[in-house]
Amino acid sequence: MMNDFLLDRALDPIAEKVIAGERLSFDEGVTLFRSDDLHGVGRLADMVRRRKNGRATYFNVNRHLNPTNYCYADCKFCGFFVKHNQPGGYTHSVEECVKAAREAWEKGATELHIVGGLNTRLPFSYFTDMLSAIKSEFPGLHLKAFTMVELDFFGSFYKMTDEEVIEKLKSAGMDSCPGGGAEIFAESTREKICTHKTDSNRWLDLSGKVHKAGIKTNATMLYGHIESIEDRVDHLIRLREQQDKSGGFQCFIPLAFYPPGSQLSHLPGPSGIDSLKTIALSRLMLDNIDHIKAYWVMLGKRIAQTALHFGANDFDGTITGGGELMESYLVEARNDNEASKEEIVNLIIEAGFQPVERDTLYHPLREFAAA
Ligand code: V47
Repeated sequence: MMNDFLLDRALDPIAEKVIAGERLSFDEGVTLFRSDDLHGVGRLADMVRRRKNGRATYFNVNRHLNPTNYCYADCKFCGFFVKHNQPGGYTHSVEECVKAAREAWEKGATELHIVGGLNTRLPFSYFTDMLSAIKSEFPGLHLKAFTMVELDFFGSFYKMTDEEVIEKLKSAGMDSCPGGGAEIFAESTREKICTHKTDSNRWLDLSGKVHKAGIKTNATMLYGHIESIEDRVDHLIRLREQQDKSGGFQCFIPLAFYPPGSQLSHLPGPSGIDSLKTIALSRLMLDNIDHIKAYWVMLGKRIAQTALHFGANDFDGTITGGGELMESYLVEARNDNEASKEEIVNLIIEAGFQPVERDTLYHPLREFAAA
């Protein structure tokens, strides 16, 4: 038997399907999640990972820019946003954003990841001016900018159609879109953790429109808060269905919930075991998305390394940036706020994989010697 490595015999028929390259159902996803055969689930995901990407593990040199932290939405998991009547808010000038881009470019970044709060006191021209100012000075810097939640907000707040929003941002310099704002699609759970936010069908539908305009996007799932296993499998299946329709998702990023500083700070957050299983399930369910990211910023570097054996084939980037960064705020709490290119390369080699520096669209830029 090819699947003799399984301890949980309930996984046998699922393993046969994975080996045959067949699509898994909702119930099979739940069975995998509920299994305590971590090695068995991980081994299956690793098989798919190696089939799709061999030993290659991608990363890029990037920087995050969060132009403003004022936000109209009220997401209980978020420790970043500020209301206009509260202290601690900021909005960077366009010049400050260009300065951040310059610092990134000088450090060898190929991508600027731009995402911020839904700020009701900025004109739409702030965003297009920012993109075009950065693009005119650094045409080679890929601008991965604005989640579906921001695009949705731009359309409703500035009274434009989706197509107009996409076209205006694209001509100003938006090259692709990051995967944030997906959180958890299951409506009954989503409404408990996000207020005033793009609903799930809209998030998916808008992704399809962005893909139609020739722009690639990513997708995320925030896990380890109040969602159920069924919610997670539902999320993966709805994403898979959208990818069947529009095909523009490059990468899926499971985001491990980090409670401190949020309104859900009483929750423990996911365990390392849960994170490894979630990475593996993502790889197994999303047969039509090429890349699964082990986002070390949320996972921590050690679990991220291990995740490379559980289906992940991307390590995200170096994520250099200023102190205001949404994500660096999260890692600062772990004394782990930046990784050099050498460190990422070494973490990947140490895990037994082949580091490949990529651009945002997954073109390989440089391969490093394997271990
Ligand atoms: O949508 C917010 C999440 C996302 C917390 O596309 C939290 O390459 C954990 O989407 N604990 C934004 N997560 C980040 C994001 C992302 C990150 C890296 C790469 C890419 C990509 C996209 O961060 C939000 C939300 O789901 N988030 N608060 C928290 N306390």
